[in-house]
Amino acid sequence: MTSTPPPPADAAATVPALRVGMVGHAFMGAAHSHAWRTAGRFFDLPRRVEMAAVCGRDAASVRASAERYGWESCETDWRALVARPDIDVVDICTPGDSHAPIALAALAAGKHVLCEKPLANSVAEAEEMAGAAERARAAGVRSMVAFNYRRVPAMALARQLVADGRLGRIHQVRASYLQDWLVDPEFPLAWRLRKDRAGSGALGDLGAHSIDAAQYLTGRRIASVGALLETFVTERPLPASSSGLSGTASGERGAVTVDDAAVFTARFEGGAIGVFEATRFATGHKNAMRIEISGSLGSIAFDAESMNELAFHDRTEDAATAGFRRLLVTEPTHPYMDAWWPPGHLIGYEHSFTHQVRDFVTAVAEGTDPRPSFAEGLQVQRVLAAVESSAAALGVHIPVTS
Ligand code: SOE
Repeated sequence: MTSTPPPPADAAATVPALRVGMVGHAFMGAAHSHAWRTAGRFFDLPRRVEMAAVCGRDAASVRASAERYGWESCETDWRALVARPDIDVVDICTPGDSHAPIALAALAAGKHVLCEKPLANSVAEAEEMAGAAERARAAGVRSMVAFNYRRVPAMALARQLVADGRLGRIHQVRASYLQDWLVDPEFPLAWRLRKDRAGSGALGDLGAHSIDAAQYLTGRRIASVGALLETFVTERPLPASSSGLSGTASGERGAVTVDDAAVFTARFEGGAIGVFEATRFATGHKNAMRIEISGSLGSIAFDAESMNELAFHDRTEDAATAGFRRLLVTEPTHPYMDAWWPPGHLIGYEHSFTHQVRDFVTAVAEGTDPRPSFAEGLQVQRVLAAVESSAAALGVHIPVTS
């Protein structure tokens, strides 16, 4: 006699939960919400993500975000969210001026922390955060900075090519991050234009991504910089409202206290040199996060506006046919891509956040250190500070003789 086998156990129910609380629910909050919701549906995560609570100061709008993005509950004070015993992870998606207090409180409460970039508004804050993260680590508490471009498959493939020696000795890095959403002088003075809220302008918002990408891809730290910062529009209307990269103007005006554009050169440990540009005034460019690396054996080039592609030149090939080849990074053998669509079916910006959640949750579950760590975030902060110091000491700019 054959007996009917018992129904399979509900696999999802046997996976332990990881309960997340997110602070901030504008542009980055939306991107992170999507990632928390999606990661476990496409990747086999070792923890079942539960979107426990979202926090924002305005009760009505945070409730609307909770409903829209699927958070179980909401809070209007981040301290209340951090104090909740049912929350394991605090995800920080707020402007830079609140990263340090939220992260420090969360780490002290034994919560794992995912923090948006740049890590802080100053080196002093970042040092405190990195110190707290290191102490918490001893108790099994994990922390990570959200430099999401590391998780674009083409970028992760570029890292593999460099690490495998396919570029040989790295000589030069060219990194630019070009946007144009501030070119209208009547665009309101949103928080990203205020030093007290954002720390710096295009430099910290965009340049931080380029610095992290350059160091991640080359495996080398930036050792020194020489820089120029510029603010083209020094006064703007105060915002009547603003969210993400949009806003409406009020009748009053205020001073812009950050850079609109930053350019700098860099020396890397190990001898490579680099040139960097970060701007929100590159008319026609919406989100062109580009990086090119030239080595003795070849080069790679990436542009976030074509993020499924990586250009690769292998100098060891026959010179007659060698040249930049466009790799379509959609094969199941490419980083992260086995979870998605058949080859050639493209993925987008939001997937980098989903991959970020996948890596963070995996590290938390396995008790390993997710990267980039707060220590790496601190190092980026030190580069940002060095750029500002160099720009302030403009004596290094030599007038051209006539
Ligand atoms: C605004 O310039 C912004 O949203 C950055 O803050 C993000 O880090 C970047 O990914 C896109 O642009």
